Amino acid sequence: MAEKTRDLIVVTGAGGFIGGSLVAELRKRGCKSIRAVDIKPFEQWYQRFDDVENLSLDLNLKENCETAAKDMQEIYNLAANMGGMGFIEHNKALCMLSVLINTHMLQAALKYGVPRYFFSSSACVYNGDKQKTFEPPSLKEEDAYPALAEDGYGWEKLFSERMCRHYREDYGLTTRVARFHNVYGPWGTWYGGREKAPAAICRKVIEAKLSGKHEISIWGSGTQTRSFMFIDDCIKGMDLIMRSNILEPINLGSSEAVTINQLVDLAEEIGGIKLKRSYDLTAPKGVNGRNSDNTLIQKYLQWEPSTPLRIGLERTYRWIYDQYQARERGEAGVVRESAPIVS
Ligand code: NAD
Ligand code: GDC
Repeated sequence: MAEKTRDLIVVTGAGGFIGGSLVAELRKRGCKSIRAVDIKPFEQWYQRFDDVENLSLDLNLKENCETAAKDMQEIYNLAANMGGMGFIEHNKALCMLSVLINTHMLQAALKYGVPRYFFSSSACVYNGDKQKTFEPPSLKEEDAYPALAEDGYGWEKLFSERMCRHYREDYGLTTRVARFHNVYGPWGTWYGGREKAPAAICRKVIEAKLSGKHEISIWGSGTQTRSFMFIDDCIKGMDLIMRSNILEPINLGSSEAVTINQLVDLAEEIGGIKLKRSYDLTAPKGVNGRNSDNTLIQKYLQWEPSTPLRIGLERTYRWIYDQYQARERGEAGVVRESAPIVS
């Protein structure tokens, strides 16, 4: 993160994966006034720290967004109803309802004169016709138009990106928008139906290893391609983009594309096991191929997410392994409370 210490920062979605990781990083950097907000009851937050202001609020409601935004200097809006393909394919209305969160947060930011606003968009805004090939298409920012976003979730993100732009152009609110490409790492959702491929595959390999049933079920043909961004790169990229003069929505993703079969290869290698694969062609698959074109972020920031998948996946696998075993022992597992600051 940039060296300057900032104060009065709101993180929405702080009970989730990326929001919780951002709060952890801001604390580590000495930020004194962090307001962490999430709809979940506190005991379900993935990471929670007693030395920040924690609020359990439904940000679909305008008055709660005002409570969240009041007297603050920066808002990172990471709250959304989201998940991997298994979730977004079956919950389109719920995903689109996240439009209330961003709209009300923008209104609240304006009302209380919050100078800076970050919105977490997604690679799901890109035109589906450009992602039909398994040979991974590197998506440039302009490929969001003409618009044919991922049904439900992607359209909400595209609309909310535009709301950010209009609030900037019409009302002078400084808004920054990053299009995250599939983020993974410790503290991410790894079971329950919202997990994305990296965590799901690690969990399935661990399950197979511990149960002795050496089989794995993979959604789709396994030839789908994706790039996966490690959480540390995501946190650093958000900070750089928030502090930059980049006006248009920009890719924040790794450009190391792999097939899902290669992702399974890596998880097996880390787990030291080989599994018999079966392919569920009826499961949610999403687009055939997707990669992040990082020309623009390189041009603006001379930086791009670069943690090799092998390295990030190993850290994720080991973390899920520990969580898995804690859960098997009947321990709460996933929640981290008031962890000491490690610098
Ligand atoms: P997450 O599900 O772990 O966290 C999102 C959090 O938002 C959850 O804790 C949830 O309880 C909270 N939330 C949902 N509705 C709310 C409401 N009405 N009021 C308050 N809080 C609410 O997901 P994440 O991976 O941390 O994603 C963070 C942001 O990044 C989201 O906007 C997501 O769409 C975006 N994004 C994530 C990825 C990824 O791969 N993780 C990719 C693209 C975009
Ligand atoms: O869920 P996801 O990571 O989302 O799936 C990637 C690919 O992995 C899909 O083709 C899916 O079918 C395949 N896959 C194989 N096995 C499994 O066990 C599994 N579980 C899961 N989940 N997938 C499996 C995501 C969105 C996010 C976010 C990012 C942005 O789409 O779901 O909400 O916005 O994109 O990049 P993915 O990459 O399709």
